[in-house]
Amino acid sequence: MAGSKRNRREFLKAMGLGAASLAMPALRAGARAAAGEGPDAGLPNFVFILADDLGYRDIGCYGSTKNRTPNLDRMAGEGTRFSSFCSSSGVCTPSRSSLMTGCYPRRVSMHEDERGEWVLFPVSRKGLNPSEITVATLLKGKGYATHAIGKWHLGDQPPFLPRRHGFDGYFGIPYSNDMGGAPAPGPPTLRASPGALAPVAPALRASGASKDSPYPPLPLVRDDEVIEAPVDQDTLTERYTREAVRFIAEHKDKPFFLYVSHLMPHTPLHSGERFRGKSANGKYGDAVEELDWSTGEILAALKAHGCDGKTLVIFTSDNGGVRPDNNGPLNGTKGSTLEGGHRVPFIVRRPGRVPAGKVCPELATMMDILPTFAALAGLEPPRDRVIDGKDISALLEKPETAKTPYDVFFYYFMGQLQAVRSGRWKLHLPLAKKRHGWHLEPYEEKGMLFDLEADAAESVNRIDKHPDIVARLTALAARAREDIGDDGRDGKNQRPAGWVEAARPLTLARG
Ligand SMILES: [Ca+2]
Repeated sequence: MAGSKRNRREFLKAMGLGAASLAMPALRAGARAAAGEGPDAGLPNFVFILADDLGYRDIGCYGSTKNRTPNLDRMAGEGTRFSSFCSSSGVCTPSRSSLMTGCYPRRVSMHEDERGEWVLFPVSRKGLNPSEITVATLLKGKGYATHAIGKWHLGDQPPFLPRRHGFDGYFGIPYSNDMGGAPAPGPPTLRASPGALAPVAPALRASGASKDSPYPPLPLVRDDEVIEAPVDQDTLTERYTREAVRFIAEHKDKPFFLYVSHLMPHTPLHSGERFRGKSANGKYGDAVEELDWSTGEILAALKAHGCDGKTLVIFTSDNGGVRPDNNGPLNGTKGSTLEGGHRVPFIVRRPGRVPAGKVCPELATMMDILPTFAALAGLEPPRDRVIDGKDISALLEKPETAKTPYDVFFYYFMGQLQAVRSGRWKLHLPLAKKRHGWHLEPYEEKGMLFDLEADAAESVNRIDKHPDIVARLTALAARAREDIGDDGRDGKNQRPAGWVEAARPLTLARG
């Protein structure tokens, strides 16, 4: 926690110097657009659809035999799907920080909350630093219309909301759908530890939080204002979809970036009336099938408005599924640094640019979205800071022959570096004490080495057979420890999160 205090001091100092100066590359791009260089008519649109906790085998084309997903299966048939796409974390907040910044969560100090919990909770003093340059900020600077729908989870205080991070508009819940109203069923570790909310308890009571729930009523936000609390979750997937379709219709003639971040299938499970009780997989299947419908509606809207060939659409998930059977052949679940926690479905479609019906086996990650979208829009990623992600546009366009740009990829659980992948090999590091999510995992104190090409399930430990590979991966881990940090050690190139002195419930933000 000493690192958090130092980060906070650095953040406040940076804010004192003026956050605007830190965002100069994006401002310069915006100034160029304003000066008449304007958006190029040939620029692609981007639609990024993110499910919450959807596992590797939850979609038909990835092997689900329970959930009917004809629209996503068709999208994969008309585009390319990846079999080794990894999130940067097994849980929500860190994963989304990578999506927005192109960095490891720990690089931007979003690997845990201010009290050491694994995601942000409502009324958090911490959030994604306004000095970070997000993919939305970059594209907005190029003249793109930008809109975020759904779960945000990078801070619920005014300086951290989507409109401070490059989005023209926002419509959604700023955190998880189990963080309001009645306590949710599901894994108990998703809630804040006892006493964690004591500092804000009086404000929470004033906001309408009941004694059964430590949080304010679940807020639906339009731009920066709460418009509904508690929100009716049954209706949300449909309302998000209508919002997405409306945005496409209104912006069909200019480049746009649409981020659709669903609340499902994170617990508590909800679905609209047309889907409730209809799947062969209970409430979970109902929710997944509604996401599939939603994707079909968005693709149909793009086609109807003549945007089909000029829009890159991506469908993926922020982390692995909660139950082992969500993740199919992979071992581990949400929260884990086994593949089941990190590896997720990733489907890409752009007719004429992304080949149809292909499967890309190469490693790509959530950190690649910013550099890839930037490259496709003719932009440079920020040069004044480390960006960990890679431009994977070659993988999108030549999925069967292009090679991964990664020499190495690091798996963190919160702030702890737990595993390292290079090529086909993945080393789970020898750790005196391993931090876990809510499921205990296979663990050997002297470490485990897996050949992911032959053994994606991480079931045969080869650590005694390849000392040379273990030595190489161990040296790479040492590099990450120094650069990004590990447990109580700050990385030399770690950047501070954003902080506010006093957090208020969002429902009272303008009260
Ligand atoms: Ca999640």
